[in-house]
Parts: sequence; structure tokens; C-alpha cells
Amino acid sequence: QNLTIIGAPIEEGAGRLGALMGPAALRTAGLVRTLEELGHAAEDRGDLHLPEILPNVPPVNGLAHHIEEIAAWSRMLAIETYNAMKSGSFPIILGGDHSLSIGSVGGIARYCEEQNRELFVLWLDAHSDFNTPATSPSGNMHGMPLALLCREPGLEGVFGDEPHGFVKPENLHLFGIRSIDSTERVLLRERGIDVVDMRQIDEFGVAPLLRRILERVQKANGVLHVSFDVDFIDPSIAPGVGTTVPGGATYREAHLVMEMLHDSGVVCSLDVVELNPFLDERGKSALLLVDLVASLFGRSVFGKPNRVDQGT
Ligand code: DIR
Ligand code: MN
Ligand code: MN
Ligand code: MN
Repeated sequence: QNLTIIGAPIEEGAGRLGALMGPAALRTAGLVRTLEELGHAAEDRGDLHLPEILPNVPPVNGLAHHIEEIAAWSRMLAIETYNAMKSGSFPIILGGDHSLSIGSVGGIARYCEEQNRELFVLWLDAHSDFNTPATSPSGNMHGMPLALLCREPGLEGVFGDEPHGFVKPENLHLFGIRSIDSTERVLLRERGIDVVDMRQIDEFGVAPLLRRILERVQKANGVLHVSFDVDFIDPSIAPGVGTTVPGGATYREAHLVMEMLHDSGVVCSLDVVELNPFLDERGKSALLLVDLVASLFGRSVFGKPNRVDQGT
């Protein structure tokens, strides 16, 4: 498979500094080499940089810190992911905080709309990232990408005239969630968003919950964008993130998700976001992320069992 790797060293959307070092740490941890060893043609486009002149964005109703910077990133990234998809390549966006998904998904959604392909989004995260400037308690835009992508009001100026698509709220699947703001929860309920929280994962396990989502995508002959926030994983094994929440996915749960995503054959694009190397412990989160991405791109222990009773 042809892969296009795009670094997006963006930290203005997060509440603390350091996520801009994420792409560098993922490269140091061997991301590109690992993908090549798995037999993929990985083209590393390097990091994007903010332009000297930021776009003007009309004032918003509420708080949206650094919206001009996020707008500039969104417009650049929408072009990059659109072009990668158009050339038949699989875009991998290295973050950078989660506000980058406004642009990455915006470009992918544009491509899917043009091609008449149904786009689904799997959001692996401790948080639901569905705040608007009016509901956000922090004003940090890494908590807002999904509201914008699902056409919630308040952030219309971000893309300006840049072409981009949207996500259908019914095609959005949040997974691993364990921190939702109270007004954000009201909005998620009103919109009927599918939220698989940690309680459900504890009770049923990741496999049946994820299989239901993947079968939905397959039946619709759709494609799936995966947005992977480091805080989806438990902070005991992935401490390198600014907004840790206890009770996250275990090492094996996270790998099983990636292995099932690989086997499904429907994943078209990936964001790896919120890695903050400044908070990491000797690169352990970056190394874990590289291993997880490897599972998504075909690394397996001994292949896939066809049926449980044929496991040996
Ligand atoms: C919180 C934290 N819901 C906010 N959000 C995120 O500020 O909107 N932390 N995404 O990673
Ligand atoms: Mn600013
Ligand atoms: Mn997030
Ligand atoms: Mn998060």
C-alpha cells in the first residue's frame, strides 16, 4: 500500500505546550521504517509549517483559543489529505493536537463526497471532542473538531473558502470514551451520536463492540477514517499526553482494536494525535504508538484465526 505521512506539529489547540514535538518523536521511534518493513511504500512528506500570515476568522460566540492558527492548519491539512486520497495513497497525519483532525477529516470527507463513498469515522479517545465554542469549558479547540465536522454551529469561519467535506453524525463512532463535559453530553445525546464508553468496553470487551461498527462500514461499502488520540490508551502505559484520564484501553485492548481494523480492510486514513513527548517517559508512549500503528498495517503475532475453535 502507498502511504503518505504528513507531520502536523500543531499545539495551539491544546491546553499545554509540547504536542508540536509529536511528529518528531514518532519518527524517532521508527514509524516510517516500521511501515516500510511491513512492505508498504511510505512517503514521508515531512512537517507542514504555519504560514507567516494567518487567515482572518470572524469572531465566534464563545471561546475558541488560537482559532486563526487552527484555521491555517485546517486549510493546509484539508488540501494534503484530499490530494493523498486522490492519488490513491493512504494519508497518515502525525500530530500535533486533535484540532488537526478538522483539516485532515475535512479533506478526506471532501474526497469521499466527490467519489460518492460513504465516510465513517472511528474516534479512539478518552474524550468526545464534541464541544462548540459555546459549550466548551476550556476554549481549547482540540475539544471541538467533531462538532465542527458534524456541522454544529459556531466555527463556520475556520475553513473560509477552502473546499472541505463534513461527517454525518450517524456515521461517527466514538470509542473508549471516559470524559465528557456536561453540556457536551447533552449535545451528543441530542444528536444521537454513537458513544462506546469504557463502561461498555469493560462489560462486553472491545471485540464485539468494534465488530458491530466495522460490519456497518462493510455493509455500506464505505470507508473508515481512524482518529487515534493517545489518551485512548491507559496513562500507565502511555503517559505522554497532556490530558490523561485513568481507566483507558489496556495494551492488548488497543492492539486488538488495531488488528481488527487491519483485518476489516475498510480503513482509508489515520490521524495519530496528542502525543506530547515533553510529558513522555523515555519515549515509551511514542514507541507504543509505533507498535500500534504497525498492528493497523498488518503486523500480527501468528496471523488471524478464522474461527475461535480453529485457533490452534
Ligand atoms: C475537554 C478536554 N473536553 C475540553 N478535551 C480534550 O477542553 O473540551 N482533551 N480533548 O484531550
Ligand atoms: Mn492566538
Ligand atoms: Mn481528542
Ligand atoms: Mn483526548
